[in-house]
Amino acid sequence: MKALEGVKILDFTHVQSGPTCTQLLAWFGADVIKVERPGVGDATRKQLVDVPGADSLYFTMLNHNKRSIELNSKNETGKEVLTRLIQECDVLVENFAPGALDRMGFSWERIQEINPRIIMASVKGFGPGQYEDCKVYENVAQCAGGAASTTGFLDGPPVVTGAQIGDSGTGLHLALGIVTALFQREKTGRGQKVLAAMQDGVLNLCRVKLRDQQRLAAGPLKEYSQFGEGVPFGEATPRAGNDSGGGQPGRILKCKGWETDANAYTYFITQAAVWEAICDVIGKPEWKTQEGYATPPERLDKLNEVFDAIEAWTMTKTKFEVMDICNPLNIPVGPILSMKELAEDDGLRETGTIVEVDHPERGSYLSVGCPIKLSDSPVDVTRSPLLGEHTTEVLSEVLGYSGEDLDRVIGSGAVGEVKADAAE
Ligand code: CAO
Repeated sequence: MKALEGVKILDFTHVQSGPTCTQLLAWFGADVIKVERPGVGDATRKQLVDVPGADSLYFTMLNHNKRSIELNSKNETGKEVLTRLIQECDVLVENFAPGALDRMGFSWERIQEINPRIIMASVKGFGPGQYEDCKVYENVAQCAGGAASTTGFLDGPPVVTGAQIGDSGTGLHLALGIVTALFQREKTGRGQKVLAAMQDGVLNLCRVKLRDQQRLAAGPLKEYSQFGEGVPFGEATPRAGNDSGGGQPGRILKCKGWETDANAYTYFITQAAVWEAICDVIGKPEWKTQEGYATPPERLDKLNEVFDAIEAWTMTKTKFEVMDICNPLNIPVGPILSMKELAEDDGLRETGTIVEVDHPERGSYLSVGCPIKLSDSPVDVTRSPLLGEHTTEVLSEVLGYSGEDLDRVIGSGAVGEVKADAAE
């Protein structure tokens, strides 16, 4: 048995933010029925195509374990089928541009009329207010949520991060909102509206930067490298390069081979508790007791000197040797791993964090499996559906259409061209 077995999700999501949410729910056992525009489908099916004619990795990696039904929600029969789906499902998840569902004729009020127990969960770019009508993509959210202004180096422009905190991050927030609403429904019997705005999600992940914004009022942020460099602080939380962001100073440092390998680096944290071990490892035993170096506050204005000395040592070792030497001493370090190294990591494959999936159009590909492991609800990652692969199955098995009624719906054109053998 899976944790969310029996929960039916009407998945009206597209691109990345919504699909990451419903993919998680599918991995936890929910029956996720993805509704797609006939003949077109989720736009990502045909974005960044690497195998001509096949669904892109962009799509396949975000839509595992789902069923796909083609449905034109803007014509009469399509609306009839959508209404039936709303009646049958526990949750409707969507990340359309603001107002799109209302324009289809499915406002929250109408949806509640159809099924008072349903949970309607939405990703939008912004919450209610000035920007609520804006369309938003990943990097816009990173910029509007405070990530870009606090990422990068002091002397450079704002930088966006490769981690999709706006899309996948908000998908995660939404998934938590959905299971929480399902839990509350157990007691109240009522559905509710769940909103995760991308700006809010990014800001939540940038919480420590808002912490620092307020600390500025009490003086310079002494753990930031710019403090030791004598660069004055301005009015807003500055970009901090690779500074650690916490109370234990850290940096990215070069390792052996950095001249030719773009990822021959390590993250190194000068945790106070292991300062003496660090001094011994890098060949600076005198720093253990020397005035100006022995305690964390004394070192804050010398971070460049300290990290230069540590780097002189890390440059004599590979990033993995640094780890092998430091880990037994409890010195927190981490190699900068490339995507190639992660893809080839046997340990990640053993835990199911990296999975190899077979697909009829594209053969085998790698994906990121479920990052959350439940001991009593194991995850089996299955391939993403072809467009409309389960249209007939959903119409008959989930919605109970049969005989002439089924023929009428199929003949109406509302559900695309039904492929009888699509699932084979
Ligand atoms: N049948 C008929 N029409 C359908 C349909 C279906 N099955 N599925 C979608 N449509 C229609 C929508 O109703 C909408 O029509 P209207 O413009 O007439 O209302 C139209 O398709 C386009 O939908 P959209 O505006 O959501 O899509 P877009 O490509 O123009 O915008 C995006 C994409 C992501 C910018 C926008 O959806 C958005 O801002 N979403 C909220 C924030 C979000 O999730 N952003 C992250 C996206 S990437 O991870």
